[in-house]
Amino acid sequence: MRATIPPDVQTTCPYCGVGCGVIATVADHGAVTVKGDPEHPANFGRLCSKGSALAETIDLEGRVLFPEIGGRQAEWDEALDLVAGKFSQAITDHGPDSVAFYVSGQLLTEDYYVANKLMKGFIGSANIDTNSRLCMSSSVAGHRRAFGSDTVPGTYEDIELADLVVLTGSNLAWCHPVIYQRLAAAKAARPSMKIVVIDPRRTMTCDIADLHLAVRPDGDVALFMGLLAHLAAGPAIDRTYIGTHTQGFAETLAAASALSLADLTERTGLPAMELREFFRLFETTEKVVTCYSQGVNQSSSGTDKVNAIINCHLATGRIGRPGMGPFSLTGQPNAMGGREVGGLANMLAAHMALENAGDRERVQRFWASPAIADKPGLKAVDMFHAVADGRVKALWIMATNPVVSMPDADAVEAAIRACPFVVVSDVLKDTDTTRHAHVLLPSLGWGEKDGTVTNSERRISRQRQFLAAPGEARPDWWQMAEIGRRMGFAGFDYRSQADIFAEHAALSAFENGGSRDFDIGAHAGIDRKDYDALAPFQWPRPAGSSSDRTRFFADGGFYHMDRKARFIAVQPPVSDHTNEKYPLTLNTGRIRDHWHTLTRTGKSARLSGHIAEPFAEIHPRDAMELGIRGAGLVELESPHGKAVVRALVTERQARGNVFVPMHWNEQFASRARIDALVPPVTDPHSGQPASKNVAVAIRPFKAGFYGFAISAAKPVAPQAQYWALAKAGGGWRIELAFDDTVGDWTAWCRETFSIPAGIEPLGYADHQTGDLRLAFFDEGTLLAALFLAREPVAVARNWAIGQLSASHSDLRKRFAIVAGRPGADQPDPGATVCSCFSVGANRIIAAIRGGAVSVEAVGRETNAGTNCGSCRAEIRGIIDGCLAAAAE
Ligand SMILES: Nc1nc2c(c(=O)[nH]1)N[C@H]1C(S)=C(S)[C@@H](COP(=O)(O)OP(=O)(O)OC[C@H]3O[C@@H](n4cnc5c(=O)[nH]c(N)nc54)[C@H](O)[C@@H]3O)O[C@H]1N2
Ligand SMILES: Nc1nc2c(c(=O)[nH]1)N[C@H]1C(S)=C(S)[C@@H](COP(=O)(O)OP(=O)(O)OC[C@H]3O[C@@H](n4cnc5c(=O)[nH]c(N)nc54)[C@H](O)[C@@H]3O)O[C@H]1N2
Ligand code: SF4
Ligand SMILES: [Mo]
Repeated sequence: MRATIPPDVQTTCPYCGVGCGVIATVADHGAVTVKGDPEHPANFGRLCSKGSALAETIDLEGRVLFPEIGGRQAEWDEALDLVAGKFSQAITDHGPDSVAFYVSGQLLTEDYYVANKLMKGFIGSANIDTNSRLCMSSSVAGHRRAFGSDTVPGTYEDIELADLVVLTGSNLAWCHPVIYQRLAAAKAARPSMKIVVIDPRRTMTCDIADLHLAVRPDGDVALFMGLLAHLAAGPAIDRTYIGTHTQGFAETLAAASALSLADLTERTGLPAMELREFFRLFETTEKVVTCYSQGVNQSSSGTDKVNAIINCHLATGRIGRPGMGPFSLTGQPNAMGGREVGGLANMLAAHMALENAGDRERVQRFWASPAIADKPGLKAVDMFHAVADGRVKALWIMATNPVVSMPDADAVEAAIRACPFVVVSDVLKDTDTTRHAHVLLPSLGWGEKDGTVTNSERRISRQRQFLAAPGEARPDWWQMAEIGRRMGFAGFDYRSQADIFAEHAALSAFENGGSRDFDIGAHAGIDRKDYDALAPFQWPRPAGSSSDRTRFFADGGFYHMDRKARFIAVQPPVSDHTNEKYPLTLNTGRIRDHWHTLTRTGKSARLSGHIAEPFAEIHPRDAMELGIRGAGLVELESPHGKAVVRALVTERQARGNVFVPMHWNEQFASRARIDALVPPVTDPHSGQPASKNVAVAIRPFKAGFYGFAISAAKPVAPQAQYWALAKAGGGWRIELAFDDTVGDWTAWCRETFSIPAGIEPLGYADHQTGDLRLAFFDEGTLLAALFLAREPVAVARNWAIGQLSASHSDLRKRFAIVAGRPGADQPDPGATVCSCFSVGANRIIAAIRGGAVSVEAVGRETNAGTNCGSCRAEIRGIIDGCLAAAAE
């Protein structure tokens, strides 16, 4: 047992698939602090900006604390009976396939296990799918095609041991920051290590790259086909491994060799010199790890991309040995756990296959269940189509926000709205999805819930409870089990999450005998005490073993019947979907300090300060041709929908492409749900949506007035053509645009910022320019200020935000606000770079001017970058920019 000193609790970060260990401490007065767990093998004490800010996101603001039926508070019994009744009725009237669950990689393994068991074993349908369909399903499909099982062969240590790390379709610095830190530290210690980043954009991850290949969108299949053909012609090919452990090499190589160099340069958009450089590096470096994430998975050729990568590792026998292998980086904290329990509509349970009659019979016998699904259920995109056309009569959405995150999001919203019965289990009361729930069930959030998660390297860790359950909120597994019981099924009488894990572990070992990769039989039947003390461990962990066997496939032993891996002969896809009307390619993804649909990171002012507004990254020449100016607003349009966001003109973007983050929703911006533009196009093998290659048009969004405002109270239903809201300092900030003047701006402010009657504004108006500034004070406190102009407002944002917590007893300070300028004694800190210490760009520039020309020196001077390190790449960028400017 690992030593835990109360009141410190060892738990796991609920954000990304790195799965960092966290120590949460609850002080006597209830305040929570978090720090990295130095003992946890994923992070050894490190945390990124999101992990470091966890304590800021666990307050009860906005939480749903009681079950609700049609918006009114209800008792659990009434709500559960209603849900069980409606699901049973639909099944009786229309059959088991008329109901569906849409769940999430943010569920704990125990929640997921019960949901899957209920649907596949008792309801007898496989209509359970998950947001992992949008995330990992191409990797799952690629693994299963190649290995016969969904196995990640390697471990994080391999990334440090490699001499070449290829990162393709991964913005590691922002999305898996602690792995990035481990990689950056390994490279600093061993500078001969090489890093290649393959991404159409020049991301922050390129900061540590020796080579950045700005591949054309979806040029990956061709690139890795070219690599395979190159490897086959040289000394790196491992004919013994190919002959002993694989099948299908000849056909695969024949397909790859059919591409000429001209085809390759055309399809990848890369010059021959860069291709040769990459091929040579890969050929001459034995220890190579290829990490990939959504730039690979979220594509209409996602599964082929995965196999094109794996083909190169199989052909060189570089798999499952220290420092070698393909490495799928998982997104969500429990993407991997969800795959273990079989949470996808085309999987069964414990890595057994739905299409295998023997597996079905085995699982049914183990569950002693009345039924077993015998055909794949609806995959996410098809599931919402079935909701739209009325085939699904009752839908339960748990721990995911599909109105924001599904492609064709407006159509998904319409489908949910039209569905006869919708249950949503969430932690928040108001999300774009919960507002369509007939029954809203309050779930436990991080810190309150208790169970296990599995990270990208197959390591199972405990998430432990350290906060009391608020209100009537209950665990997700409990909700599912209650419905199972109330539908009349035996097999859901779990006393706690420990019982569920014990059963899940037993199923993994049940009649396994080495035939399945996923085996954690060592923990079969685990009791509550051992479960509570469970230390992080990597699977497989069969009965009788106590040490980790950390890698797979160095000596073959794949999970196809003949124990051989398969090469997959892939073909390069059609990758350009643009046309005259929609001439640009929209790419979507993540930013450093926000998590998905903002329901959690949006609560933290520090995290919201890094990038406070939705944006579209566009190349300067495209911007010029389209009449788009930096800091102006742009409208994006596809045949499916529209969005309005801020223009970010940057050479990091490739010509012809735009990048928009996936995070903003209708709680935080007027029209920035970017998935409204993404068509429901999916990969033919995995069903994963192609979220990164969408044909769009983009044009300037003309406004009569632009505004920026700060407010102590949360702005209410802003009446504006464009608005984007973010937590800031002790209050809120909001960016605004209006087509025309609203006339009475004072009244507009009173309504939007909830200004009490009797408080009169201090104002400034320039009728010539149209500039207007209004500020409302209550005694010495600033309640709200609005800055308006005919051009995008130039006021120093972070200075203005600071004024919300400053004292304004001094009248001169009040005038500084309506002047829209910091006084000489209050320098503007600039846009936030380091969110741990809230250090702005201007302070960093001042330190650089003062002689701090390394990241370390800036850190000594300002503290920036000295905690989680997530901003170190940006600091280095600012230093380079200043030095370049100085040299001009
Ligand atoms: N800060 C933060 N971290 C997160 C998350 C978050 O919301 N915020 N979410 C987590 C989750 S669930 C996930 S799935 C992961 C995702 O982690 P990542 O996959 O690293 O993140 P993305 O930004 O979605 O996409 C990665 C990159 O793919 C590139 N790309 C686009 N098209 C192509 C292409 O055709 N080929 C190649 N090679 N690259 C392409 C994009 O430009 C982008 O930089 O992040 C996890 N970590
Ligand atoms: N265009 C585009 N779209 C994308 C992507 C992209 O790159 N581009 N990425 C896709 C990917 S990889 C992913 S993973 C998805 C993520 O998309 P979502 O899963 O929709 O995003 P989240 O915001 O994480 O939604 C989680 C929801 O669960 C709630 N919640 C949090 N904790 C709990 C809990 O313990 N129990 C319950 N019941 N609820 C809880 C939160 O309040 C929130 O409403 O988005 C996908 N969509
Ligand atoms: S890298 Fe950051 S977000 Fe991911 S698990 Fe670690 S602390 Fe959490
Ligand atoms: Mo994801």
